[in-house]
Amino acid sequence: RTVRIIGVPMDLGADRRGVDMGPSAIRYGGLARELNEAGVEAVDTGDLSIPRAEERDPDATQPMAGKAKFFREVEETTRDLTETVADTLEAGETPLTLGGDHSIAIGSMVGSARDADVGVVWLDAHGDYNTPSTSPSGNVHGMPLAAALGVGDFEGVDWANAEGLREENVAIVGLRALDEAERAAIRDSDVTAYTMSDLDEHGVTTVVEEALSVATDGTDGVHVSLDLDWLDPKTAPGVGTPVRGGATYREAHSALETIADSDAVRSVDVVEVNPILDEHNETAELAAELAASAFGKRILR
Ligand code: DIR
Ligand code: MN
Ligand code: MN
Ligand code: MN
Repeated sequence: RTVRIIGVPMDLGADRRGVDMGPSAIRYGGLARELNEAGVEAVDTGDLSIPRAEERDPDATQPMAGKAKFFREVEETTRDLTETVADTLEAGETPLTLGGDHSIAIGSMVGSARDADVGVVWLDAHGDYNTPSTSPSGNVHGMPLAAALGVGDFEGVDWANAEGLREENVAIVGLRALDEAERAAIRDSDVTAYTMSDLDEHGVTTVVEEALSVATDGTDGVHVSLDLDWLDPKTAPGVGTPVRGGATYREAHSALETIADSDAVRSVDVVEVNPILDEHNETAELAAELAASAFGKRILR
């Protein structure tokens, strides 16, 4: 298959600066080589253009209720990425979107689920199920799943809702940090959430296979969204919101290899790499390796 790399140097959805350098860091970390080793053809579209925080007012436009910083800029970026992802799929290629903070996943999901029914496997320490009314931070990187599913304030927000995506086909894997209102919202939803305790109890392959059966049930393919804070901060220190007790290096590879084996991968995000907070770019190198595992890289083939 042909994988199209789409860089989205977005840092308006999170508090800590530097995640806008993620796409460069992941390329520098060997992404093209890793993808070639996975046996796919990689083409690079370059980066979408994103405004600098300094030239914009975070409060210029706000949603109907609650607070979401840089809401207008998130909308602009989402619309732009939605078109890029949809065009990529239409051309028969697979979009690999490099973040940037996790707010960009709204555009990849809306684009991926425009002309198809898709499921989602969400690899993240966090639930990303806040809305402008419930978010304690006002950061949109904590809201992309709620946005794409049209939850709460996002109901009927055309640019944010992913048409062919249903809660029943969303599986969060490796959850270990939730805000209070998010916890209630996820419990009340039809989303399936596997915590780190589920990984401890059943092992990563079993849990990821279950997550894949949720995401493939009646769908045309799966969108995989990898937030690098899903891994343990000792393995992936270059992230803005680290949480102890995450996936190990081997668990992460194993999860993405299991995902590759399903042959259901439709689109992929790799987000929240912040090289400023990193040691020798190791989180970006890991991100490049994990992307290759998601596209089938194996040591013997
Ligand atoms: C937090 C952080 N729950 C928020 N979310 C993150 O701002 O809503 N998601 N880091 O990956
Ligand atoms: Mn996230
Ligand atoms: Mn996270
Ligand atoms: Mn390597």
